[in-house]
Amino acid sequence: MFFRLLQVVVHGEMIEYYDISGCYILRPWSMGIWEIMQVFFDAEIKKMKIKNCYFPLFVSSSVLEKEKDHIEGFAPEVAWVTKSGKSDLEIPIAIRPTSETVMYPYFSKWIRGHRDLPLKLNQWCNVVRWEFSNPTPFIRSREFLWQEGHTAFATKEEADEEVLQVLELYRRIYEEFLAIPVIKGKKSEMEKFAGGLYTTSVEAFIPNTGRGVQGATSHCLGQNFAKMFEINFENEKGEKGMVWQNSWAYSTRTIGVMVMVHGDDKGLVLPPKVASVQVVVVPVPYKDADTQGILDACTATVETLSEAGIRAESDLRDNYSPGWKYSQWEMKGVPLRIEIGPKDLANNQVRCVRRDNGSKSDIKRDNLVEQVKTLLDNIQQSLLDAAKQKRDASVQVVKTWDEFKDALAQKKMILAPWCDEEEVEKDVKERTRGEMGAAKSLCSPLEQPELPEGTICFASGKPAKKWTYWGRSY
Ligand code: 87F
Repeated sequence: MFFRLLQVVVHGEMIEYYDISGCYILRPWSMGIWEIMQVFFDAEIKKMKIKNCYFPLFVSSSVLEKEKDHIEGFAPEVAWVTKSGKSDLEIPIAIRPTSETVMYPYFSKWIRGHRDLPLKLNQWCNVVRWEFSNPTPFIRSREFLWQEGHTAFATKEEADEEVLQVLELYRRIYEEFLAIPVIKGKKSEMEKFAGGLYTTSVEAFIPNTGRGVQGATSHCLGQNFAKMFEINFENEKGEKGMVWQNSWAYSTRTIGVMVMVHGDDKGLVLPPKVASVQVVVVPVPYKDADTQGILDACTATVETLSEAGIRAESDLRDNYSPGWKYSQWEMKGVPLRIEIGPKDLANNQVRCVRRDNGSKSDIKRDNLVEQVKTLLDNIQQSLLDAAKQKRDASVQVVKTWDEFKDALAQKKMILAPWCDEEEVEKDVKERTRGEMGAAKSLCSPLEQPELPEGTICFASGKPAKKWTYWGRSY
């Protein structure tokens, strides 16, 4: 599967390998997808009165290590600059793995009274985490792009509300743009961000590998960082209080999940909403047919579609055969291919071929725009439906440890009643250790199925408190 992901992203021209392991070049084909999601998300957070900013890439060691507990588990992944030219720096400087410690000293400076709240910032940037386990394009790279939101409120209620608002935006990115079904949920104590109060996430599932993947996270940090960085404010009554904070992010990992969920034997399959080219128009000249007429029809078709806001391009290269072009655009995942040959020209029609299911239809050039729009909408919806069907077929409800073991062996995403105890999750990890990697909790869905009185935990036999998804994960 990974083998396929690796091949597909390179041949599909999304990624080029680089001479530093775990670092990848994002070519226009993948950067275009990132930019489309960025336009959506950026507009949505601006509606929420969140403002963009940019903090430095570098962190001093004293600030980074200010919160020992939070950094402890992550320390091995922090990359350091130790030299400039040939001389050692007096004090090494870290490269941000995330920006809590970069930003919060300034939150402390900027927040004085309740009128300074809420403070709601976001930045689009790169971060570096020097991972050692097998790097994978998009899914686990040493440098990646993300947005990180960091907000501070006077009350916990406001923070709680925002956590879920942002989580809903993440759900929309996955479902409406990437056509990937996700589950909104809360992380266990073991899997949450240790520096925070609680963590919510959207979780996707890759049926082919039987692995869950955390799609994006929205944390309520509580007052932990406020304590550490002295982010205090005075309320209307002149009383001192500490702010309540959130942080949230989604990254270029989204693209990797999309590749794995929709990709097939022919390569990438891009959902129309994120494809930088939604329609590719290929001329199919034939012997002494009117070649120029066909080329002109292609150009005119692209023009008509572009004017209607559809992202269309023609492929008029004369050094490749139509068949060669078809497979190249299939490899790149363009949602819809339009072919124009002599017969189409004569009938004032074009031939449409869907990337997702290969189905063909001839449409009249008179209502080209309307029909192409309908086709693209259908493709978008079909991709989500198909992914949802596969995902749902991979979900297994279990009640006992034996059922759990069986379902895990069958690469399922497992929904089980759980006692919600950290020791029990540790035990599950321990008992499922192996070359495939241990199972862990993915999330407890916000929408909980009914839990009948007397239901017991699948792993401990104690009374169950909630339904939780379990599985192997990326
Ligand atoms: C790696 C090295 C150092 C993750 C790290 O999820 C620190 C960290 O704090 C680290 N890897 N984390 C947790 C990041 C938490 C949080 N940050 C803002 C998010 C969303 C965006």
